[in-house]
Amino acid sequence: MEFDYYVQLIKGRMGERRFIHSVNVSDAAVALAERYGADKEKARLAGILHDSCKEIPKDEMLQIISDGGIILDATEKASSKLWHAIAGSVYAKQTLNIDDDDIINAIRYHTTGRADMSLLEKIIFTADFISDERDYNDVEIMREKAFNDLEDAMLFGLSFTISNLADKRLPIHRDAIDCYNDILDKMTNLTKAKL
Ligand code: DGI
Ligand code: FE
Ligand code: FE
Repeated sequence: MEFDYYVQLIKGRMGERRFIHSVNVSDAAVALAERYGADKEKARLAGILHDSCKEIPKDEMLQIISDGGIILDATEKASSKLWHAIAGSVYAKQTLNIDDDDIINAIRYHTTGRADMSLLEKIIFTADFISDERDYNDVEIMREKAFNDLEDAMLFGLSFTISNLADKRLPIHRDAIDCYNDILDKMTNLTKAKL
């Protein structure tokens, strides 16, 4: 299927702001793929599709998730913000027939991250933080880190998200914590190896 087909499809599934975000994440993902030597077409596609289910009704998200045979854990049940990523991965796989597991996983884990992410997964996770329309306080720091050291950028993004959730007394998904610890562990071992 042509990329433009997916752009039009995504456009019909969300409001204008979210559509602009999707296009920007797709562009950022391509730029990161270029920087780190990942597959640009996979990055482009995963980027445009990553929030495909963000603006559908919650009961539809849950229906798609259950149709995909996925059973939500307790944190996921309690955190409806996590549903669009899981539903989006099922939608891409089952409805759009995208048969590339790396693309499907990049969509599924774009919100929480997880341990041992592939390069494509890391790129989509990070692209979501640096898309052109983002304007939170430290976005310029995040953009610089993203092109300088992908893992360092992820750690920065994760610590921002995790602190924010904790401040609001919201549940933190174990995949987000695993992702944080995994990257920290790999960075620390790398530093040790250099000594
Ligand atoms: O879909 P976007 O808005 O582009 O961004 P996203 O998919 O990263 O979703 C961000 C939302 O998800 C934000 O409100 C925080 C929430 N979130 C991210 N990680 C976790 C989380 N919510 C819970 N409860 N637990 C998490 O680990
Ligand atoms: Fe999202
Ligand atoms: Fe997003």
